[in-house]
Formats: sequence, structure tokens, C-alpha cells
Amino acid sequence: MTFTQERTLAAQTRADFPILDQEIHGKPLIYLDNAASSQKPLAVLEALQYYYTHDHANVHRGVHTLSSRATDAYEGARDKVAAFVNAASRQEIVYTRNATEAINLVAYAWGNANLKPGDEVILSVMEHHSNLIPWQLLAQRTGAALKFVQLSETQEFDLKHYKSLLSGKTKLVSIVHVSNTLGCINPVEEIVRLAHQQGARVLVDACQSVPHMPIDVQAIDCDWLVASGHKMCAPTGIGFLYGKLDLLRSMPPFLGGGEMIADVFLDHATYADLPYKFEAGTPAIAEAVALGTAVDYLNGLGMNNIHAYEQELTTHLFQQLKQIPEVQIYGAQSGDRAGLAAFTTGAVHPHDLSTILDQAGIAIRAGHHCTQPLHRILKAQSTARASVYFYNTHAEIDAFIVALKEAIEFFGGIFG
Ligand code: C6P
Repeated sequence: MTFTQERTLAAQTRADFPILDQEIHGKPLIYLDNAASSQKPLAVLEALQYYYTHDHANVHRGVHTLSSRATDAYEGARDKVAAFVNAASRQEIVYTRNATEAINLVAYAWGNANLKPGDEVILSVMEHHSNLIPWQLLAQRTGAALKFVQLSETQEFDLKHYKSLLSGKTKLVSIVHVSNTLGCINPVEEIVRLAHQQGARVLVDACQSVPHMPIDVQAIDCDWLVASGHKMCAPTGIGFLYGKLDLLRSMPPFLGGGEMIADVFLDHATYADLPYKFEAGTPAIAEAVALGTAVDYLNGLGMNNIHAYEQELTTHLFQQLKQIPEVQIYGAQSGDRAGLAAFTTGAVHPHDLSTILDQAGIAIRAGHHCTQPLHRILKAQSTARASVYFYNTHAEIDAFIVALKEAIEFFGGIFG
């Protein structure tokens, strides 16, 4: 793909995102907070409206026409998600509210039943709090111990250290695929292979990879994989858990209620088949349907094209950031990496920087990005983070760099 063709991915999609066509403080909006949440294309907004205008009823409960239409749309979306991550069966896709809920589901349903004192769970120091706190709570409940893979010299996943932590005591490895702060793409296939040699299960937190690159759960061979719809053009309130069929079958339910049962008696119950065993209560139907539309939309663009275009944007972003002497970037700056840059500038606090950039119409995130332990290791209380998606342009990055330089100069003038 040439540079000109790559530009067309943004040009091709821009009109699909009406929210981007607005001014903030009198300046055209430049949205560079995509790692926090992506914007939604018209197709997804229309799918929500169409569903509520034509098809809404509760799913799996009625035989009337609207209920069957809603059920078909809801289950059709599951097929799309299953194909999107190449699951072997649609029963391996469980809808959840988000990735956080999916991880908690595994921690409770599998973790409570399988961990005991003396067992070990391996995480890394770059995990999002969503892939840390559920395991802390599980360790407190079961007496299992948490072990942490450190960063390499290049601030990436230290495979050597990981190998040294693995042992017969390791029962679970839960690792982020793409760090939301460092932007590194972790070698999940190798991580899984090594864990399986020890008989350990592996969960992959794919929140920051599923929206941006092709994902094949069978090639990764992970036991579970989680993602959130809102980072991949779908609405909030919907995410999914992928789990290997036999493993999901062996796990007890997480939440109890309607939908997840087969037969109910006053003193006990039997549970529904997969995936319904893990979907208690009325689900986020419209959101799931719209997730299916988001998957269609992303497939239409091509996940390889999205990844390649974002790599171009990221190279452009880093080339320019590196030329600003005050900017310190965290994470590896070359090679195959995700389209986000976390950084600090000597003069300007990240929160002040984000506020100033907002005045210029530019949205970036400032804070610890829910990776507080990692920030401690990086010796940064907080960082600023710019993150791209396929609808961003090279020109937007240029405008961001100009505004960033102006902010540094302004604060340098005051405090310098
Ligand atoms: N990261 C960010 O700004 P939820 O909140 O469940 O949709 O996603 C949680 C989550 C889990 N893992 C990773 C790697 C993530 O990046 C996130 C969400 C956002 O970086 C919001 S804190």
C-alpha cells in the first residue's frame, strides 16, 4: 500500500463519523483518544435506531415475530464476532458488558473452582487494572500467589523473565496483548505455548488489539480472550469473552438468574447450554446487534489495512514527537507497535497539557490510564497519551504536534 492509498483509508471513512465533523472551542475537533474509546460510524448508529424502530423485544423468550427478529439479530451478531476472531464455534463467544466483566467472569467462575494456596498466577507489570484487580481479589479468596513479568530494557514484555517465572505451580497466565500505555504488541502465541507446556491456562486481554489488527484465537491458542465493543466502533455496554468450548463447559456459572438456566426447582437448578449459561438476565440486545454491525464495518475496511495504515500514522507521530527535546516517550518507539504514544514533557503537567490541547480542539488522554503500577515503574505519576484510529489523518497529527510545541513553549516561558 502506498502513502497516498493509506491516506484514503481516513478519507474513505471520515464521512461515516459525523461526530468528528464539529468544532471544539472554535477549532476543528481532532480526536486522538481512541485507546480510551473509539467513535461510532453511521452504520452502527443506524443499526441501533433500526433495531429499536423495527425489531425490539426480549430475546429467547417469545415466539412472536418481534421476539424472533430480535433473537435472530442478537444471535447473528454472535456469529459475526465468532468469525471475526476465528473462534471454532459460536458457543465460544459469551457477551459481557465489557472486557472488565469478562475477566471477572473468568476470575470467579474458573478461578474460585481451580485455584488453591500454593498455586501461582502470572501477570505482567503493564496490565490494565482490569487485568490486575480481579486476580488480586481471587488471590485473596483462594490463597494463590501473583507473580509479575517485569519490563525489558526496551520497556517491552521481558520474555526471559517470563520463562523464569513459569513452573509447575503456574495455574494461570493473564497477559495484555497490546499495552494501552506502552503500545507494545506482546508475543502472545509464544506466551501461550510456554504456559501450556506447564499445564497453565492463558487469558489474553485483547482490548487494544481486537479493534486494530486481525485476531485469530485458534492461532494464538489462548484459553480465553476478552475485548470491549466500545473500542472497536460498537456502542458502550457490550463486550465479549472468547473461551475454548470444553473449558467453558467445565466452568460453573458466574451470575445466576433468568436466561442461564435449563430447569429450575425451588432448591436447585440445572443450567443452560453455552453460551447462555454465562448470560444471566436480559442482555444488552441492541448493543450486541450493533457490535455485529461494527464487525461488518471493520471487515469492510480490512483489519490488515487498518493495522498497516495505523502503523504509517504511528511512524509519522513518533518521527515528530522525537524531534521535540522536552518530550519523553514511554515504550519502544520502533518495530511493530500499536498506534498510541504515552509521553511526558518536562515543563507541562499532562493534565494541563490535555486542557490546553482541548482549547485547540485536540482530545488526548492524561493520567495513569488505569496502569498505576506501571506508571510507578516508569517513575511518572501520569502521562499524556495520543492514540489513533483508522479515521485519523497525517494532517491531524501535524496539527497536534504544532499545538504541543506551542504549549511547551508557553509553559517554558512561564516556568523556564
Ligand atoms: N482502557 C484506556 O483509556 P473496559 O473498561 O472494560 O472497556 O476496558 C478495560 C481495559 C482492559 N484492558 C486494556 C488493555 C484496556 O486498555 C482497557 C481500557 C481504556 O486505556 C480505558 S481505562
